[in-house]
Order: sequence, then C-alpha cells, then structure tokens
Amino acid sequence: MMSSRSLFAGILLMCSTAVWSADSPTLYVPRLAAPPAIDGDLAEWKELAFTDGVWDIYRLRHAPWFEPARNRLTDHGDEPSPAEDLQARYYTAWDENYLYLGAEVRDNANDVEDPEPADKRWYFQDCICWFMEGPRDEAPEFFGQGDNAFCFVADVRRPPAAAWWRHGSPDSTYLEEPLPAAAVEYQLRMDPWGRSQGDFILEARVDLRATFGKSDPRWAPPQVGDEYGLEIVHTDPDGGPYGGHFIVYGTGDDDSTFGRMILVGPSAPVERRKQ
Ligand SMILES: [Ca+2]
Ligand SMILES: [Ca+2]
Ligand SMILES: [Ca+2]
Ligand SMILES: [Ca+2]
Repeated sequence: MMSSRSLFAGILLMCSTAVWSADSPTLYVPRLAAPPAIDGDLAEWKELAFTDGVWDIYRLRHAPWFEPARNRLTDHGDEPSPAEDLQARYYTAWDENYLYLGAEVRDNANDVEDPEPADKRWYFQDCICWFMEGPRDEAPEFFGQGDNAFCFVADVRRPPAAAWWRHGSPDSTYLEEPLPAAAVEYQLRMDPWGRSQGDFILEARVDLRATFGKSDPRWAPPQVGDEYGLEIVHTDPDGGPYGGHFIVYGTGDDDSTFGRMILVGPSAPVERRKQ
C-alpha cells in the first residue's frame, strides 16, 4: 500500500510537472547586427547576447524544473565546494544564417575521457548542449521533428564527435551524427583565467538552414518574433561514468518543457549610469 507520504510526494510531482509545462520561461534572444569572429573570445558579442547570469547548483535548486536526481553534482571524495565544482554563464544569439552559442565555464576538472568511448556519448564527458526546437510547438516530442541538440565537448583535441548533433526529422527520432563540418564552427579556450585546467570558454556558431531546415520542413529562415524552444544541458562527470548534470530551462528530452525562446532584434549592452 502506498504510504500517505509517498502519495503526497506523487501529488506534488504531478502538480509541479503540470505547473511547469504550462509556464516555461520566456527567453528573449537578440539578433546580432554584426557577425562575431569565432575565435574563443566572446568580447565582441557577449554584451549583446541573451544571458541571465551565472548558473550554479545553488541557483538551479530553486528553479521550477529542478530534479535532484538529474540536476546534481558528484562527490568523488575530494571535491571543492559545490560552487567551485561547476558554474557557468551561457550566451545565445542569432542572425539570419546562424545561431551563436557561447559559454564561460568554471570547472574544477576537465574530463573528456569516456570509460566506454562511443561517438554519441557526449554526456559522459564535460559538455554543453543547446537543446532546441524550431519552430516550437506545444506537442511533447522527444527528438522528433524540429528538435535539435548542438553539443560541444570541452576537448581541445577536437575529435569529430566533439561537436555533436542529435536531432529528429519528420519520420525519425534520435538521429545521432557529428555536426557536419560545413554547418559548424567553434573554438575552445582552456584555462582562460589561469585559475583551473577545467575552466574554458566556448564560442560556436551553427548554420540554421543546415540543421533546423533538415529536421523540420516547416522551418523558415528566422525573423524577429519567431518562437523556438531552448534548454541548456551541461554535463560534468569529473571522472567516473556519469556525474554532474545541469539542466537549465527544461526537464530533459521532452521539448514541451523547453523554455520559450523568442527571437528579438538587436539589444543594447547593460546600461551603467553616472551617479
Ligand atoms: Ca569572438
Ligand atoms: Ca566539476
Ligand atoms: Ca514539440
Ligand atoms: Ca568537469
């Protein structure tokens, strides 16, 4: 028989799922007026992109989509504070041809060794993925039509599988392949602040037509006002098979939980005024 406590937990879970799916965060992602150089330096566009500041486990645990079994860090016995284990700022922007993706990551250890190496196992390594749907719809789909994950393993050796593309199509789900070389450009800068070998900056651009155009025949070149789905998945095993895992703006592979990414025109940098 189900205890009243587990029944209550079950009801809570149902409530939080229902509330969350009806209430995905709305993220206004600016267009870049000038295309950035993809060189591992975000300076020319980070002030003009969408970012909502630093994510760490303390912030994540107060997010409505937080699930402690999946949004977690790993204890290998000699960990630094949870804040030093992983924190990151993520940057997202677009123009008529490309998505621009960036991250500034503070991580205590660079782990790009998969205990059972296989191309599609990016989540067994330090990796940041943008899970997206374009155009966004209300149907819950799991890497079906319109769904695209753009994943970047923090591996300076840059094997082909380090820039990975998981996507759907009108008749298939979970298609797994490296991002075609013609569709992606990216750079990693390791230890950019001379602080930790695990720190890195990622700067990437992904060709929209070569990806979304393949996954959904309804896709059209982006315009201000278009709505995409967006979730960021950041894995941080730091040794061992599977470990730290941040999920931001959604609950996992179900695209109906992704944040609502609204394409907007160019934004101005944060304003600072004289006193
Ligand atoms: Ca740059
Ligand atoms: Ca870490
Ligand atoms: Ca959908
Ligand atoms: Ca790591």
